[in-house]
Amino acid sequence: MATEKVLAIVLAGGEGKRLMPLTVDRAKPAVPFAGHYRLIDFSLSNIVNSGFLKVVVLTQYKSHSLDRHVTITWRMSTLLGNFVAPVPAQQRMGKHWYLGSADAIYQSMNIVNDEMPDYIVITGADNIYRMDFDQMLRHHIDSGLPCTVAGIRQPLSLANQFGVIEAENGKIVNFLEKPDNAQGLPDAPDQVLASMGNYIFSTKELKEALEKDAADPDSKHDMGGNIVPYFVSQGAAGVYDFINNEVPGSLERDRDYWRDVGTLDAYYEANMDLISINPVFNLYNSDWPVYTGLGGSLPPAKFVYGSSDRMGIAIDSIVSPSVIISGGKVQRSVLSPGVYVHSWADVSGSVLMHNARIGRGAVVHRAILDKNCVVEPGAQIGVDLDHDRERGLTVTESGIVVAPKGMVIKP
Ligand code: ADQ
Repeated sequence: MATEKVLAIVLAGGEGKRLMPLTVDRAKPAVPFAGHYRLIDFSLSNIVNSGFLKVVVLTQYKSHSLDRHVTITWRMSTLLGNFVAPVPAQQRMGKHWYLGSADAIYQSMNIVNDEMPDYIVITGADNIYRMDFDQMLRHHIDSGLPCTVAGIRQPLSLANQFGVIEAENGKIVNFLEKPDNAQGLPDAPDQVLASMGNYIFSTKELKEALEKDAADPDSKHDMGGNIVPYFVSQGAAGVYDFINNEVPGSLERDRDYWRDVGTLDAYYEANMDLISINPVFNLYNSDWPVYTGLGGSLPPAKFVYGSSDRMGIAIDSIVSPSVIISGGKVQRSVLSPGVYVHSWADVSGSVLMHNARIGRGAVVHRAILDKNCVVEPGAQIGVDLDHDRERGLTVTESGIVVAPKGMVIKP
């Protein structure tokens, strides 16, 4: 456990356009994931499990459900001065919302000044992984550099979604934010070293950099686009290779699991990763738990013979509390609390969020249904993609159909 004073800042104000329609009226970090979690639970669990218990979550865009989730679920005893506090954009530095992720931190400088941490850990809120930030902090301190960026190898083909790191002996010599023409690594030409969007800074140097950035009219005030490149230009940024991070209880196969779930297809695939027979991301690692705010108030999941003598079953699936599968069949799917699957319904390869209702004889195939969706008896979704498109549903590149909150799918 760290003895240094550390403040963790979770950037949770991004708009999440590429996750539409799941982000129509909620911030991306509040999107449900893996049944009863929300995306932000993964970053916050990592931070808290790392022993860092002073955490602020910077929110702005459609933040109501995110604020509620953080406030209720992550409420912590303040006895020891610990907190996980959502901080909405406050217009402290002028009449504008956060101009970018760096501006979000700059505008929250009052919290840094109050806490006076030695180090600031900054993470995004929309990645699925396990990581011990204390190991990264040790590396940061040993390096003697004021800025450390966590890096992981990713396919070259995805380079334009990431900050791409070029390092020599642990020092970053070049950092390109979402480049179109990245070069592969010398020892792996089809891979790049990507920034995970996780940073550790020494406080004084970060404050100075943010002040300079705020005064720069040409800056986009973005952590990856401006602040990290600034430290790199000063020869003051190091890389922390995620491959060296070892979390208690992790297995060989899930050790280097990290997913950016910025697109609907990536979000879907990360859900499917959880239900493979040997999950590459192991939710059941109790040495490094992922916390969420379910509470003990929900009734258990229930599987019943349906009204027409049909077994209610789920296989290769994650089934949350208070789900009822009554005479329907569920395969390779992730079900959030309150989902109800009726007799003769057939659900496969799908993600069903809270309280989705699947009517008698309905078919749901390779679909994501947001909260409170109703698939009426006999209706189908994900079977005829042209028809799904015609009725206004989103169909992703890989053919996943997405229904927004509360949609009623008719036969
Ligand atoms: P992106 O994820 O594309 O790339 P961004 O959209 O800035 O970058 O989101 C990063 C985090 O900051 C997210 O959690 C988001 O919610 C939050 N955020 C964005 N704008 C914000 C604002 N104005 N106020 C508060 N929070 C905000 C980043 C890095 C890349 C890196 C990838 C890894 O810029 O270098 O490779 O993350 O996923």
